[in-house]
Amino acid sequence: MTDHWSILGAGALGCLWAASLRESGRPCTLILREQRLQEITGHTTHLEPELQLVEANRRQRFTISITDRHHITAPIQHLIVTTKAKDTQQAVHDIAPMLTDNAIILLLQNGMGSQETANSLLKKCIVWAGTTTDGAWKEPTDSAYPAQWTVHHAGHGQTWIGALSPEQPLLPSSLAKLATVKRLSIHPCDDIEQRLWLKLAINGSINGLTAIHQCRNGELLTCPERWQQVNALCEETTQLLLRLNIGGDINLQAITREVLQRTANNYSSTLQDVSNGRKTELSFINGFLLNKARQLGMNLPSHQALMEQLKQRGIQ
Ligand code: KPL
Repeated sequence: MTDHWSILGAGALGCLWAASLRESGRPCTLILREQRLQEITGHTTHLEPELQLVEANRRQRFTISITDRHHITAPIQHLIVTTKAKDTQQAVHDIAPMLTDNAIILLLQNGMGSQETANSLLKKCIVWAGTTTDGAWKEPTDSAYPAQWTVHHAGHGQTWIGALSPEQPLLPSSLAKLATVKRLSIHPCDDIEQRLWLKLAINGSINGLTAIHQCRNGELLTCPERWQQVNALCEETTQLLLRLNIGGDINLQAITREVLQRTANNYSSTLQDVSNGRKTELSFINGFLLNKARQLGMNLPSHQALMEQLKQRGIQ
């Protein structure tokens, strides 16, 4: 039987995963916020939600089922959580009563900290976490078509998924089947925590700076002064990783340079949040690094200064 996945969080990543599942002929349901569903149902009686997936010049259209947590008709067995890190605790808390025992949950958040909190709220479930380098952005919803979402797959990346608790290492078959979703390159791994750390380390040297300089990722590389700032952040993060015995002998500067080159034309997720008036995830990125450092009695002056500068500009 085909697994029916529910996706909690209809941002760019949630829409990309929903569209990718539909493209591969799999059923899925987007779980929206109550207010969002009310706006849609209040606006039109003929409700045929549509998800458009755009890549280069190709546009595909998929019908999609939508609901909110109050209108879920059957217990959820398979859930992908794509809410922002800052919204995840509340979202998971609210959805928990609708989950079956042993439901399979995949958490896809930027940064770290939110996965651990979510895991502690989902004791009866099998919880995996993932980290992705897929690039996606969502068009603002057109008020004339409130039940239509358009997501752009801006860059194909890799997604790594792994069990959050060491006592649950076996790959559930429904997660194994996700690896056959054509558009997404999903790889199970047994070191997800290391991979989450590496992504966090990279984002910690890019995202906040792009918000300060209001620039594309590549402009951190081409401007010597900005590149120096990236290096200072990388250097401090490397010291922290060494103290935590994470990442072996990785060269964070070199990896970050490669990511900046590959995503040169992208606006980081943080700059997109700022431009759209949303709270950023930086407290789960640089904030998480600073907390870890504090626990170890270490100072990260560049990260500290970056967070203060962001605060002064009203960026949270
Ligand atoms: O993951 C990213 C993000 O924007 O959050 C990077 C790697 C910076 C790519 O844009």
